[in-house]
Amino acid sequence: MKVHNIHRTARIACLVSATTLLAACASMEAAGSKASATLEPRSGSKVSGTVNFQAVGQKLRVEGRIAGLTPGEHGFHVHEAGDCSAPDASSAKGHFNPAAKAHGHHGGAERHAGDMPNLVADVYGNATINGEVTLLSLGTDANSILNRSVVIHADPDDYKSQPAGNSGKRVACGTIRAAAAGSRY
Ligand SMILES: [Cu+2]
Repeated sequence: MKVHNIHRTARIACLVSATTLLAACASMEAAGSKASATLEPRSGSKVSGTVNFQAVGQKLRVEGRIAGLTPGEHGFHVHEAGDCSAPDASSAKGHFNPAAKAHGHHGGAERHAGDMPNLVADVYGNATINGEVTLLSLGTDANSILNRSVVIHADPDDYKSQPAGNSGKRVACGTIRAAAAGSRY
């Protein structure tokens, strides 16, 4: 919450002295850039939710709420294509993997950039995400996840099977879209 307040104050400063602070404001805007994915059910599931991303230094803060899952762990990844149109979300293609690495644990060196920790749904099928991930950006570089997708799987990612951790069907998919500058999300 504090981050948002600082950001808002900075934006006001940008407005009152636009000419002198333009360069500084532009970089601050980039550092605080945000994106969001609205997840829709796929593969006959009832899964829905929202995942928000915010750039914080070299990392991305990931926050979200998902409902309609089966209790337990579910594979959770950024996939290469922003196309969720297929009924089984196969249109989202494989894991986002700009460095052409093997699939692996999200904390390891050999892994896809899109590999993230499993979601854990409670007995009601609700899952909350609140953490930070590396190797992903909201910029214009090779690691940018804008216009790619978030996919949730039926089963846990085992963090080792190739190419996708044996995490089963794709039960939700959402295209990652840039949020309007200055929006809460
Ligand atoms: Cu996946």
